[in-house]
Amino acid sequence: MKDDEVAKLIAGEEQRQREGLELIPSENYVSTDVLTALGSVFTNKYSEGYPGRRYYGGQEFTDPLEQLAIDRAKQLFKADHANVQPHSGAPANEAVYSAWLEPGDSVLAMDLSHGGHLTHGNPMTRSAKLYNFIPYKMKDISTGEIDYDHLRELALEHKPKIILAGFSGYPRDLDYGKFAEIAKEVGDQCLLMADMAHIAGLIAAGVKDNPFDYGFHVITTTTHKTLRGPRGGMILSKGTVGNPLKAPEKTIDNIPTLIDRAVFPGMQGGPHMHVIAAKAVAFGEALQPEFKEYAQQILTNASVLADELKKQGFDLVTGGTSNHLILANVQTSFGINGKEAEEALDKIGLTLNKNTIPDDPNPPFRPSGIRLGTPALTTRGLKEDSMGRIAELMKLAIDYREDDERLKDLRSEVVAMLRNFSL
Ligand code: DSN
Repeated sequence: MKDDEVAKLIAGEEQRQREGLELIPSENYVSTDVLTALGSVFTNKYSEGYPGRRYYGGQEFTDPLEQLAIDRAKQLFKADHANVQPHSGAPANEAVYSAWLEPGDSVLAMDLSHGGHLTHGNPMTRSAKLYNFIPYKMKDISTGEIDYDHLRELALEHKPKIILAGFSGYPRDLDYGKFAEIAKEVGDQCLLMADMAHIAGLIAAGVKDNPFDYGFHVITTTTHKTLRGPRGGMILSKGTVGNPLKAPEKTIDNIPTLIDRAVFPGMQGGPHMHVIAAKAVAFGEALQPEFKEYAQQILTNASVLADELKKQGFDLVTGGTSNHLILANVQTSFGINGKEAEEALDKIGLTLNKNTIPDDPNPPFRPSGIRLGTPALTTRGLKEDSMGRIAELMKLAIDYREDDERLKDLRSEVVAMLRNFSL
């Protein structure tokens, strides 16, 4: 690369990733094939429209490429339709809202501090200004059980047009059957939407339930978390796939076409064809039998790490994990906030993020918790026998957060440990 300044930063990031243990549950390491597709000449191409219906010439390779990504995504998730153009998870969610809702319509979604996502109704977002989001919560944060009785009461009172199941900070499984029962009581205009960004890879591998098996109509996801693809989004749906050039009647059965029209031209212009190329590669990888083993190992690692953290005195929200992510209340465990813990762990090369805990009394920049997970370290090849030492290292970094010498020794240990798990 001729640009030394950028080359230096890339080299720095490569070293940071190599010498640090990635514990952010929404990050992962992609394959060299995914990187090759991302850096391909498809980045030069404009392809507004959909395969066979484009607004620019020269689509003889983009059309089969996008179709390949669509076909693989449908196969992975048992969907009738896949729109692989959303640039990320937030626009994917926005596109579904705009496909189905009118301004002022109600949506039932998980409260942000109980594990939901900003795009599920945080007042700062554009969609929360347009639509009426009503939050539901856990009944008991010591087990993580959702308050389905209250959810039902809210649903019958507000008659939401969408019931949204999904999360970015919830360590337990959702009962999709209960969501489906409640939506049925609301009526046939209630769309069941799942935001599966965090666990898409686990669903694709068959180690977690697929919301479509419970009657959900739409699944949104990012492609870069457990699915181990490029940064991007995707919308999967059930229903009749029509011509996106013609406005269909607004019925749940027409949701695939309504979504296509909401993504383009509703929200986005030219799709990022290099990213779609990389999505196709990642979906192809996720269809291989090894991917199931990978997904199963993510779960095993997370469950063992949760147990080991408890032994070290970490107070875990919901008492543990059933998926890839763990939420710990470091305020009640060690009397420090999540920012202090994040900074101490960063110093020894363990990267995770501060996170609010349910109904957190602390503000988001100094929340009570930290959030971590096992997708990236599992890609790196770490197995359950390494989880005990990782939990000990986390506790030591917190204990010795003021002692630079001790932190330096711990940092060296992390670098040495990771030499056995090359990237
Ligand atoms: N920022 C993502 C996460 O870390 O979970 C969600 O959008």
